[in-house]
Amino acid sequence: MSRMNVDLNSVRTMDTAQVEQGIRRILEQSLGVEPDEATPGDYWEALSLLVREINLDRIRNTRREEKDGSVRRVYYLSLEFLVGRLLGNNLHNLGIYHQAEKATASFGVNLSDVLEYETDPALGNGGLGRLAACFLDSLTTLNVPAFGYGINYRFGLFKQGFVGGKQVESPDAWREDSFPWGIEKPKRKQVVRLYGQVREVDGKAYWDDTQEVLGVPWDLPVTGYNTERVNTLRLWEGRATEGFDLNSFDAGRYQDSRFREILAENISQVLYPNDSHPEGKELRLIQQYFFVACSLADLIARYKREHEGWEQFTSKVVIQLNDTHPAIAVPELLRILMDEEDFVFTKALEICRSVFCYTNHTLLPEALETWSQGLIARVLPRHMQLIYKINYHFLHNEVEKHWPGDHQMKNRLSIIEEPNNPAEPQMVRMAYLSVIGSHKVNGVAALHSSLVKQKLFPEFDELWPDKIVNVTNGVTPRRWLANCNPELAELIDSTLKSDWQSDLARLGELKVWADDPEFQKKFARIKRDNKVALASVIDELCGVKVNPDAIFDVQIKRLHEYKRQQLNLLHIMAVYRRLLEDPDLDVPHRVFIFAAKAAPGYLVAKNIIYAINRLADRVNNDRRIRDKLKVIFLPNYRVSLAEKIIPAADVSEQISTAGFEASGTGNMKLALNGALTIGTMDGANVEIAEEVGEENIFIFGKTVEEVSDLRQRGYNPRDIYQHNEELKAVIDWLASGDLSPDEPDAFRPLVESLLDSDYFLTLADYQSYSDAHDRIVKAWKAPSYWWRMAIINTASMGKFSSDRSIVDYCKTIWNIGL
Ligand code: B1H
Repeated sequence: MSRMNVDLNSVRTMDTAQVEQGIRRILEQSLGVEPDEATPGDYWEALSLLVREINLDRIRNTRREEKDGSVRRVYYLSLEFLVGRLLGNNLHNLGIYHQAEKATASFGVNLSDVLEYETDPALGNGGLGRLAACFLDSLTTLNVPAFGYGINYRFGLFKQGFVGGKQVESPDAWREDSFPWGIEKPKRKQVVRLYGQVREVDGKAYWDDTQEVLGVPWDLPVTGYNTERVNTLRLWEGRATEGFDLNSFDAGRYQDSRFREILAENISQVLYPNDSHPEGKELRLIQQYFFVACSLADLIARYKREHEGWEQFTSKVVIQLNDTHPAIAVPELLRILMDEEDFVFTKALEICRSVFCYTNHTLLPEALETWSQGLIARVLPRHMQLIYKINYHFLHNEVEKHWPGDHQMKNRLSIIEEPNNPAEPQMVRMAYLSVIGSHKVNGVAALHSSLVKQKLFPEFDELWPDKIVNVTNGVTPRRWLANCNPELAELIDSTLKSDWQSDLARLGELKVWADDPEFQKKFARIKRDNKVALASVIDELCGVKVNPDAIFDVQIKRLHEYKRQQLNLLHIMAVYRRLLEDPDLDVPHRVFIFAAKAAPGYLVAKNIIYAINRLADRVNNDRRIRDKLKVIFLPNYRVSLAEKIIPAADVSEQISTAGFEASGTGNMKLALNGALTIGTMDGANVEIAEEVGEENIFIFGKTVEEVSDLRQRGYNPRDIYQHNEELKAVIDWLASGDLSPDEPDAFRPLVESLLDSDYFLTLADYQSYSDAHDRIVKAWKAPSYWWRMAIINTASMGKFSSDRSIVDYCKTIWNIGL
């Protein structure tokens, strides 16, 4: 890896006085306010603009350094980048956080208050989008030349509020707040074509009569820890090609010209809010193609500025597809190579296959994207032709060679899914297109990758045994420990005296302190401080006072039946009943904390939120249980809220049905901050258990094999309900309408889904889950034992740095030497 030779150490050592001068200059000269009249919001803006100046210098240096074309670049294509707030993270990466803290203090303002003024861009749904953001941080930290490409949505993921305990959504017009990080680059705009038809003349295809829209890029700087490199996250925004088209207006084609404008402006309006359930809407397909077309044109233009001819393309460019959302990139690159650059099909496909790689994030059948053939043919007629061409080549050469004469196999592996009912449309399987168009396919945790091989793509794995690989997810220790938990970071700094932030495996050296009473005391003290801080957030947002000496048990993630917030709910109801039966029960105080958004159309998920809120209302106001139990549902879960919850968690709920959670990354963040996991053998929990040791984690529930055995034997949730007295009592209570007297049938959908099918085996795992909670209570009662476990958890998370994930990608997928 070529290191930057430009010396920017002066920046790294910027002292407090320089930061102070910078703030003053910007307040006075750019914002036009006097320091003594400036609001904390003004300080936020001034400091952000100061950091932006530094970043811009560094971006120019990075670009200058790379101009000779020697570098191989990673292009990470993702419809989601959940970047979170940037100022704190940037100050930290630049090594001037403490200077900024002192400088703002000298103006009489507190830096952590100032940081709260930043809007939190919610350009993603959940884990998949946040992973993309962690990966950009690590790519830059590891000094890998990289670009992220995505969409600059005007409205990020909806804001969540509760009315009477029910989720209500409102738009997140985040760009209306000041946000100095993004810089528009009109010079780098691209034209994208849609609709139209294909003519063939002398064997050459011409795609004509298209509607054109503009993509205008908007660049965010991506800084890394301890490196001068600044990479770029380039987000595209849709615009109409030119203002009002008077010609078509005169010709009475007003509709046409308005159509173009409306189309263009709609493209980048909203992020689709369906985590794990693709929206089969035309606009979503257009979003996918729009950002892919802009990004490929942009990266090809960059390649051409740096190189003559196409010979070096595959050695200079690698394109990672974040799930199948950018899969249309495969036929798009093929189109460019064949129709614009005159490559023959086989050569063009070979090039595609050597630059693309695809990450699979889910096995959920309903989450696997398919598009109707007719829709693609209408919106992207040339691409539909090329998909057929890829498919024909694949089936008649590659599949035929491996399974000669096997028509069933051809049917099974075809990119085109034939409908069972001829009245239904043919569907294009985007996952197959991605596998066939890539040189590597990866799952996101060891268990998940093995299920991808065995269950999702077994035939592809047989055909190409080296194609499917694993790269276990990771999280950036900068945001998820150093920034969000500064006290713990300081304790680790003073204990290890080594740079764990760029080599997280170093945390292992903390293990020798796990039994040290002094160290335990400090560790526990920090956790308590963080809990006090979270308690005040809870009071502010929910109006409930919680005891910082209680166990803080958290489940924070999207609301989905497979993630089983309902299992947590049933157990809390049982705990409450036990307390009502015996208010003197000798149990530690517990606070169960939830935060989760439900997709707006996912009714059972919304029903679960409502049930938790109703239960919370009942429990939190019941004096009989003397504050031994509190239930909190924090509204509007997002990155900045996660940063407050995670450092304060004692227990981390990772309780998905085995085989359903591809990896999870919240599980890693929580364990890193010293929370103990209660979890199933699912996703990355398996590897977390391996790292921390079975005795330092609370594993329960059916394994993947047991889940499938049970299903095969025939699972009847009513049997379990009939035979488990406590479980029966809480389900009956939920069904009784007692929690929602004004709406007695409110929880009918949830109860029916549990008793009639219970697809996610909530009842099957209930007793084992409840027993695991009893083990947690027991462990809590022995503090030296508890803190030993917590310390070992933090110390064992080295593997789960996203730096390690990126090193794995470099070695096993991207062929980049570090
Ligand atoms: C994950 C998604 C996802 N898997 C479709 N799949 C979407 C699928 O808008 N859509 O259409 C959006 C998101 N997200 C998550 O990825 C997994 O559930 C987690 O287990 C995993 O940790 C995360 C990152 O790999």
